[in-house]
Amino acid sequence: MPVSVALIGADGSGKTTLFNALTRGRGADGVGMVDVPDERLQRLADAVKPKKVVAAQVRIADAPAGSKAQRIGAAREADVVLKVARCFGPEPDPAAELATLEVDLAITDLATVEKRLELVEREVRVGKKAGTEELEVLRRAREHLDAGRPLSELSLEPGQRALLAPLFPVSAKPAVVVANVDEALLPDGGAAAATLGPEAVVVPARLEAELVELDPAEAAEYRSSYGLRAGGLDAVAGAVWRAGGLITYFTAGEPEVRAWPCDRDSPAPVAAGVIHTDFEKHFIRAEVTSVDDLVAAGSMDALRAAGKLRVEGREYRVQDGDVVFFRVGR
Ligand SMILES: Nc1nc2c(ncn2[C@@H]2O[C@H](COP(=O)(O)OP(=O)(O)O)[C@@H](O)[C@H]2O)c(=O)[nH]1
Ligand SMILES: [Mg+2]
Repeated sequence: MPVSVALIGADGSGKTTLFNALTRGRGADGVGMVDVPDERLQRLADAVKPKKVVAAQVRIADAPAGSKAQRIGAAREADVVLKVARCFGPEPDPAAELATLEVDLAITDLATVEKRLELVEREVRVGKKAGTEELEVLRRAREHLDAGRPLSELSLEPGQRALLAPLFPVSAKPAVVVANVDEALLPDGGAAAATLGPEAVVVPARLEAELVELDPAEAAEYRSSYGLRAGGLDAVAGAVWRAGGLITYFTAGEPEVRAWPCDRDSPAPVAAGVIHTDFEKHFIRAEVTSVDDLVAAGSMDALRAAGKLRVEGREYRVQDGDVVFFRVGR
């Protein structure tokens, strides 16, 4: 299951340019799959020497051409939205741009919530539904959205939030703000980008789109000449993982060394279910180590033989950087 990310933002903020940079120009029809760079995966692969190395994947969707409603609608399926703000060109005002976007997202969700509210109110009236909690949540959501605020800022219990989930509210989604800056303003991005605060990821999209044409060593040299340490994708992927509440764990066998994205604090059987739904059902236990210990030992088998794999049960929460072997029944 790749993590899905949708680009969203004002016209001309550089979404398509960023899309091309992130997908290395290999996207088709506005969708591209990209491998998430992770130095731990490479270290594991160097130690284990598997037949195959598989990175975690992100599915990136560019904002489609079309109306504002269509562009926003397309983001409703995503796990995380990337809000791209223009910090280049004439009179950039990315903070205002994002504020407008927030209101547009709220308006989109308001329409959905109002429609649902009407339906539920009618069903409660004719006695088809108790629905008092859903009604209360919908009314609170309406009030909040009506004030132009995103649902991500409405404080709800997990159970209440689940009542809104079937509506796919776009303003409730985890979001990453990308400050698309001119390369002349690197590395910090300049005054416009600074108005977005320290959480914004500074990416020179046009430069990055050009750098993906070069071989990696050359691109790295260019990057360092601009004072940039990592590629745009590294920074964006890191921010998507943080915003989306994701961790990465690894499996490391002879046939395949692989990175798996997983919700933070997932119990071991749920984490196993990322590999295969049957793994969740038939989970027996997890054998766990760290990247460093595995790299030192060379294989899971060597660690197992030395009694150095931790054995964890159903309650264990898989951690970022764990290397796991799941024992499953049938
Ligand atoms: N100077 C500069 N121009 C950019 C940058 N990113 C995009 N552009 C330009 O801005 C225009 C709009 O970009 P585009 O990606 O099509 O925006 P979209 O409407 O959000 O998809 C194009 O002419 C790009 O070349 C950037 O980082 N710096
Ligand atoms: Mg575009």
